[in-house]
Amino acid sequence: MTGPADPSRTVLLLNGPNLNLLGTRDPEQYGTTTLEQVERRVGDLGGELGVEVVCAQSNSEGALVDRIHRARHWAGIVINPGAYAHYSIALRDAIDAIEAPVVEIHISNVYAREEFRHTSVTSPVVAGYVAGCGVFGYELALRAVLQRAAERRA
Ligand code: CA2
Repeated sequence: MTGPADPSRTVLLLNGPNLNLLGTRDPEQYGTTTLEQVERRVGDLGGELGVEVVCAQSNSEGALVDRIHRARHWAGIVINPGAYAHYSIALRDAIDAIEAPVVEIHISNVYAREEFRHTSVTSPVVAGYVAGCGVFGYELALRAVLQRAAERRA
């Protein structure tokens, strides 16, 4: 598998379980924008900011871990781990193991929802955290991860 032309100018946008359904149901929680539209918006913003955005989504924990490993030398990762944020130690360890900054994003305000969503095993090891801003949060997260990457280069 060939990687991106310039890994140091490439950001991985990674979405976890069920986020492929974005925009198809539950609009009061997640809005009406589809994942494809989110990926296009973030890709366009990446272009404006001078980075390539590679997008991936998986419902499988192991596949998400593999994607994180593959992007370990990239500029950064924006991840919505979905429900795995609440209990996946494997995902937490993968994030913790890599050099690239990782910014976590949740579309909904998880702290205004069920108690089990208030627990996050991934947030202690990320470089930034965005929640409750709707899908606009993905754009905020991209800006934040590039800021973190620049800080690490300085
Ligand atoms: O708010 C978020 O972004 C979440 O990561 C979304 C996850 C949820 O388990 C987290 O607690 C918070 C669920 C993603 C489900 O996505 C759907 C989107 C549209 C329709 C159905 C599911």
